[in-house]
Amino acid sequence: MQLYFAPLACSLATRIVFYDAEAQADYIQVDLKQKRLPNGEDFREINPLGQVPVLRLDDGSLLRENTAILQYVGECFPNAELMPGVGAEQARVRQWLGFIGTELHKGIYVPLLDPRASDAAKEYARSHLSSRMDLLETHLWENKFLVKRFTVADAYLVTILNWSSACNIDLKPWGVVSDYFARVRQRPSVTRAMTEEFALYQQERQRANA
Ligand SMILES: N[C@@H](CCC(=O)N[C@@H](CS)C(=O)NCC(=O)O)C(=O)O
Repeated sequence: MQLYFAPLACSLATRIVFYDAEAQADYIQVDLKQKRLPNGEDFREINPLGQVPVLRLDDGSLLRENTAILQYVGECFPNAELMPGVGAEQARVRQWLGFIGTELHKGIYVPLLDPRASDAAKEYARSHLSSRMDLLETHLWENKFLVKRFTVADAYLVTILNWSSACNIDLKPWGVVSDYFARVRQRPSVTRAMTEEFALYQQERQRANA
């Protein structure tokens, strides 16, 4: 499989899942500003929205949307137990993926990160922060991970929480969420993925400033 990614973007979650499953994949870095691939091709031919992640499956077809990709990759490697196969536990992973994708990623973090979002849009996004973080705080107070064990949903959550300082979200009022973030970052797959993508992110910034 090939993952189209941008350093430290939401595609990081899928890299974490590949590493956690100890699965081989190819990683193709996308220049999100120029919408270009390393070979100069227009990334919009891969995804008309110009967004990562996109996964190229082994049959050559493409899969878009982070939550679909995470579930697919999790299901490809059942021994890693990153995506429960059936029942309520599977539904709960989907519940958390939906929550992270809509309530956190798009609902709060994107408007706060995007310089094109107006002050009113940022204020509206920030007005939802406490209720969403309170929900996580209460849940993680009783649970080490979002469900019983580390899953694709935790890979997505740690990816989004990692943007907090970049958009001035102070996690300190949510001590349990902060501890969760610190703990999950220590997981070898997460540390490795974040360290590698941080280096790529810095290189990208240096190129942009050159
Ligand atoms: N609905 C998409 C959204 C993905 C998304 O927002 N990707 C961001 C990076 S985290 C992106 O590619 N942004 C560039 C752009 O929107 O032009 C998904 O969940 O996969």
